[in-house]
Amino acid sequence: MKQFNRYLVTAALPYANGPVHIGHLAGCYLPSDIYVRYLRARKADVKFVCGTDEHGVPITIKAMQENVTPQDIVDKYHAIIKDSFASMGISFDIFSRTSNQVHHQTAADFFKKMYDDGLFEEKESEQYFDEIKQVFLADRYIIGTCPNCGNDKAYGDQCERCGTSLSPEELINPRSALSDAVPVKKKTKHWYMPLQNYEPWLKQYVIEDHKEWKANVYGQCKSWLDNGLQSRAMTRDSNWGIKVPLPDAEGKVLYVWFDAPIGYISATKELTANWADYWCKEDTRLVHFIGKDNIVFHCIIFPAMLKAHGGYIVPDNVPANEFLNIEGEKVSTSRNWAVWVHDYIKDFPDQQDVLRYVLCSTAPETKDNDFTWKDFQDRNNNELVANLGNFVNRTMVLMHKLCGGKVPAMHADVKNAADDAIFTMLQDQKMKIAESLETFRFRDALNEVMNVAREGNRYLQEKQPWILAKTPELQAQNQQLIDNCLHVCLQLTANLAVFINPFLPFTAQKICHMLKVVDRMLDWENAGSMKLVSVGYSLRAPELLFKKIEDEQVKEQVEKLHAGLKQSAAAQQAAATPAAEAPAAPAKPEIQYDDFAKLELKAGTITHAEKVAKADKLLKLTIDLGTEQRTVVSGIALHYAPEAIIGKQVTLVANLAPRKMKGIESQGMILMAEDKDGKLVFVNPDQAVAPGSGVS
Ligand code: B3M
Ligand code: ZN
Repeated sequence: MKQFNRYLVTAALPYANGPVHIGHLAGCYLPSDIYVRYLRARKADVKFVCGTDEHGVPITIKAMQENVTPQDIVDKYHAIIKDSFASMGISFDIFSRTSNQVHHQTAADFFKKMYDDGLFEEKESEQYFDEIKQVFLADRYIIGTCPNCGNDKAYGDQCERCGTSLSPEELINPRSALSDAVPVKKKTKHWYMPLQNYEPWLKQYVIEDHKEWKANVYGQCKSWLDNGLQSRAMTRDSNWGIKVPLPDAEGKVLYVWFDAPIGYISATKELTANWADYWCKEDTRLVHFIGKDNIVFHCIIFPAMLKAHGGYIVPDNVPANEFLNIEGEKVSTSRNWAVWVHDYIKDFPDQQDVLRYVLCSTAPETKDNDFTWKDFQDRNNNELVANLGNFVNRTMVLMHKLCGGKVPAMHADVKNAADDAIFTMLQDQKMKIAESLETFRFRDALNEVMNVAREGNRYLQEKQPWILAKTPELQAQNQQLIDNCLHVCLQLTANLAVFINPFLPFTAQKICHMLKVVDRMLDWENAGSMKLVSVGYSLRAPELLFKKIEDEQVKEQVEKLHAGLKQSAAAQQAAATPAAEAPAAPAKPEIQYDDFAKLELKAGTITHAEKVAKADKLLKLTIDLGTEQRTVVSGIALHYAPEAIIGKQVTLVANLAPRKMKGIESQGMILMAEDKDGKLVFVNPDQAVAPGSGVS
């Protein structure tokens, strides 16, 4: 194992085009914060950087929707996002922005150095252009009718009604979202990074040297690398972004995914004069916390950029989480199906730790997971209130009642095995928690912390000091036993503060306040000690750490979620802006048998599958129909690895007119169903049938 002497931890830079929701928190901000708080408690040299991503199409689209300038958008949302994180206790050392001067300079210099070293290919290509607005159009800016479902507000990269991934060529009746003009093709020059040149190095770096990465991350990277990399344009035609620092590059900016990760470097520069220690020294551990949709950029493209530029270290780990759904449905910011952090804070002031607890204990660490308000209530009431809160409260109340509000002594002559067992348990838990945290298994770590509280409750229940003190006479007789029990419980309470601190920092502070100890007690080295509170020390009155969440509150939140959805659908219908997401597909009109009979459906078997170049979502399939082989291009690449579906039986619409997608003629369409997590699954006969069998 490599020895690291300092850490640089980053959390993905959120686009400044909207507020953050709890899915963002669960995905990367909470886990990164827990990790950093733990490292700080271990006295590690660590910097935690983040900021808003203020360039790229998402920002300009939002500006268009709200009819304001991109600058207005980023100013507004930077402030909101920053505030949301701060109120949830996400403890960045800096929360910067990519519109800062330092960043513009850093990113431009980075590009220039690569350019001077001859690392870009200059290529001309034809791209859509709006002659009225005199600008090139990103695919998202072209709207038209979806060839698949007839939605007349499909985007040039995707139809959001039926989910088909599209290219602008496929749209019927394409128009510019900016001016409604019919886009024309025009030549444009861009600078490409030949990623294929870094393939051997990337294979060594990821596939050989980082087998310890989380399975979801490693698997995605391996599949990208196995499928082969291509040159990728690192510049765009736009007037919003970082200007390409070359002569004759008028109207060209850096591609947002080129500039954004450099934002981590710029933010570190802004934070400390010693920034180079964190970026250039091999004994620094660079860790990127992200969501799963950012994996390729952080594990392949950015490392290739760092390597190409030279002089920088590369990420040692990229613990990406999967997605958090809400009440069984995918989060959708445009449909307003989300729990917004700023709303949560308003509705549950001073209950940040409840959300932190729930999001950590249900974090989508290995697969997509679901957040429900009922589960939120249950976890609060049954775990935080009934376990952790209950133990600390009982300890404090009993200590005030039976030990005069002071930390009682430990009397060696009446000490027994149960008292010693608590000490051993703390040592064991300390190791388990540390190990889980160091390997990014935050759910497990938190569960082990809660086990400490469970042990505390069990111990207290076994000792029953309230029985020992049932009458004044009994109490006088048993005072030493009572003292020992509460002495142990108080040390345990202090230990709980140390353990819970990375996860629930507000709660840790409350415990410190009650115990009248300073922050220093929360240092990790103190975990496992039975000497954290001193004998004879008088403590504050107990205050409840958590309060019950009532059914009424849960009901309100669920209603609010649904109301938000309705409101946004209504607003979108009213505005009908081109960039607004289409509402869910309405039920289709009734058809006659003759309409159905026109379809020729056949069962076939997939005999070959491969990725389609330059199309993240497409697979090229060969389907065996017994008497013939069909080539079918299908938008399932994000759901299935090519090798995983060989031999699968599918249902094919066999008489669909052929259609070219990415230059490949697709001869039919396979039927897929979408499950509640948005995953596509095959619609096939429930027992294997001979290829070519008719389906009716
Ligand atoms: N802004 C994408 C996102 O918010 C992008 C991350 C940049 S990290 C360098 O999901
Ligand atoms: Zn469609």
